[in-house]
Amino acid sequence: MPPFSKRITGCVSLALLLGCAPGFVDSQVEAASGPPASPVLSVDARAATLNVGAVLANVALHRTGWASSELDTSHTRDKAHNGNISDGWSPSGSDVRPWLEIDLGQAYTLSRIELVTRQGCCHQPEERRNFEIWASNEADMSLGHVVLGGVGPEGLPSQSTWTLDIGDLPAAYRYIAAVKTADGPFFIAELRVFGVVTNVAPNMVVQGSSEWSSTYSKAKVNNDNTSGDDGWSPSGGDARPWLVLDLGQGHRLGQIQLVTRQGCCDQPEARRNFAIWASNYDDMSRGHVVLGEVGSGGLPHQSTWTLDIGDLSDAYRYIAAVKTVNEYFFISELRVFGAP
Ligand SMILES: [Ca+2]
Ligand SMILES: [Ca+2]
Repeated sequence: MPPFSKRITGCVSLALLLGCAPGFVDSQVEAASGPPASPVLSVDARAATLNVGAVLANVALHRTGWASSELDTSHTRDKAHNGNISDGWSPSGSDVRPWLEIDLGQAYTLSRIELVTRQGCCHQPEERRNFEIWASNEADMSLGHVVLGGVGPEGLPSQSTWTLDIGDLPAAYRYIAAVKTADGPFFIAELRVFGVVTNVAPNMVVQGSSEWSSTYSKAKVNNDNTSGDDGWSPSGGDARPWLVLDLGQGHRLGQIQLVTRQGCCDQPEARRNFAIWASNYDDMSRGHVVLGEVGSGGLPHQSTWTLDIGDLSDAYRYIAAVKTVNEYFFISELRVFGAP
């Protein structure tokens, strides 16, 4: 039986109320077998990518998507990936074979899926069993998908988090679905999709308060080079140095890394009393958020400081490193892990 046959029927009947995933309304489409064509990244290549500084982030958070139905306005599809486990998505009572699909916005190499079951009242064993997680590069997964894993009739414990580690998946995928494999209710408090997020800062335009010389220019802060004394230094007379990276468009952020001076000159004042700001104004005096900061205790010599952004819902175009007192600054590399 084509895996989407029941859902296609259900979607047609609900299309006027809820809309459908593109193509789901075409009941003539037969399911294809095997994964869709997509760029292949071997396990070794993926590990190598991680080793050079990629990070894992929940790339499903606050993305768009579709569902076969929604119970009511308190249980809409977006509640399944809003970063809050105390709410969730529920299909309507008449939806016999529910599904939910998330558009990650672009294809990601996937590492792990987490599904959080209902945390509040009204637990039903039926809503946490008999489902699969699908991945595809077609929004209409009847055109092809891979099954990453699933839970059978044994079901999940009440108020639990199910973790699906993805081993040697050879491809990157843009669309993720949670699909019932038998008739019954479904509830997802949170569906987390951990994908590999890369450093988007290299070679983007940088503004700054000053630079020491062409050897220590602003462009050295995001040239993907931390060897020796490669890095940005403000001028000696710059009382309160700062830098702003322009990512070119808004990015959802997973992590920021700041690499201190790796070569000569153990200068504690160059690696303390600074903050990382984010904004959608190039002039951040018009508004910004403080993502994190390092105080007077400072960072170790020749170190890399990691700032996990975590549950950040907004996208930002401009990222700044700003001194919080009048003091010297030096940055070997500023890395911004995110996705448009
Ligand atoms: Ca939620
Ligand atoms: Ca550098």
